[in-house]
Amino acid sequence: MAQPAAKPFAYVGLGSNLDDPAAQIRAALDAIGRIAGIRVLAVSSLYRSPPMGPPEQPEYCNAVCVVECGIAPSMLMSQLLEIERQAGRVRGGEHWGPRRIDLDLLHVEGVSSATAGLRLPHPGIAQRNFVLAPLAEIAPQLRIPGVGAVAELAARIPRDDLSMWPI
Ligand code: PH2
Ligand code: MG
Ligand code: MG
Repeated sequence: MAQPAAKPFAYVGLGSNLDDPAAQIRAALDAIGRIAGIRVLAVSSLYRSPPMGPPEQPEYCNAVCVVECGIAPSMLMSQLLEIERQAGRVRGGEHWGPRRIDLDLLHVEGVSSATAGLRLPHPGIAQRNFVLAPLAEIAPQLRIPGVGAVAELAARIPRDDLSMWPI
């Protein structure tokens, strides 16, 4: 009998710096788990870091999760945007300004995309310790084409401004 097609793993970055950031992250993780065709396989610890971008905003809480993805990447992306919207994210503020929740599709195994609405792999991965540290925690063996080996990138990036989110 034919095997069902393997579902690729997809990696999602979560960030928040408004309205109880850790609670926003946890609520978004719950919502991701309710997307039809998605199964959450692992979730990183929660990390705290100063804002990248305008400095006059609260510090961020960040995490990464890996999901088994049985839907098209564009569909996953639109579901993530819908979760942001339902969480009350207000768009149109300043670039890299404060946000209640930000869900970034970082990488989908076997997929590259360069459309306006979806760039894969996400172009910021290699420069952001708040992405690499949680990603390396749950996917140390991952190699992202065009970006590199996650464990190596994570080992090399400075992380003096990164800490665990206080419990
Ligand atoms: N996200 C941004 C802008 N700045 N800074 C930190 N520390 N963490 C983020 O997730 C973040 C940011 C835009 O998405
Ligand atoms: Mg982002
Ligand atoms: Mg985003």
